[in-house]
Amino acid sequence: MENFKLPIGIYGITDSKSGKNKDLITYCEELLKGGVKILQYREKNKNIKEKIEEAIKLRELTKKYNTLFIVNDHIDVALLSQADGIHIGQDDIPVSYARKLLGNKKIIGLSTHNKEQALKAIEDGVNYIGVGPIFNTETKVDVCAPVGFEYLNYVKNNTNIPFVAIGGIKENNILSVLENGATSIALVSELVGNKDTLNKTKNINNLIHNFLSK
Ligand code: TZP
Ligand code: MG
Repeated sequence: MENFKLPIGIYGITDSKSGKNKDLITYCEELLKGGVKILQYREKNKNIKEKIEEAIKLRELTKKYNTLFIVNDHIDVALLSQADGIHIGQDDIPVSYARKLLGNKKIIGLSTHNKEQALKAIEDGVNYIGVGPIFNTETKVDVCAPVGFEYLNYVKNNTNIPFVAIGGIKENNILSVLENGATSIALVSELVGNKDTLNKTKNINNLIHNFLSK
């Protein structure tokens, strides 16, 4: 996966806890119809059997919408569902082992929270990094303190690695994230937790593209 670029716009992530009783496939279709061009399957409270079944369904759906599909944490689930890649955190499988299992054609994304982790991620050959949490978030447990814009600016101004800004990003603060140089932005509870995921996604997608076309 040489020269990988993250799609510009919203990076969608599943979270059925934020979605409360919404059906996963229904809200994911709303995200995709709303313009999400990369979708990560991230369901922390489900068993592996359920994860495999849901990932296979989402792979089908994302194909229909010409959208990249990434699986959080699980290489086996990513391989079985023919996902485009995986997203891992600092305490998950080390990047070198992930690459051994996935080969060069799959995308590996890694969450990072500081400059040292970013530089190590680049050295290890990840395809993109997550930068955050930018703001406070209740969506992720065991999350580190917000990194604010300082770290985002560092990545923007000192590296060429594709990055996605994440953590506490909402319609009412997204402009500040764009102004600080992010072009790929992950929103979880703001979209999945909204009653009208489709229109919320469309509005925020338009907001991002309008900002970037100026
Ligand atoms: N990684 C860092 S923050 C976060 C993840 C998965 C959760 C972001 O969720 P929200 O609801 O957009 O704050
Ligand atoms: Mg993880």
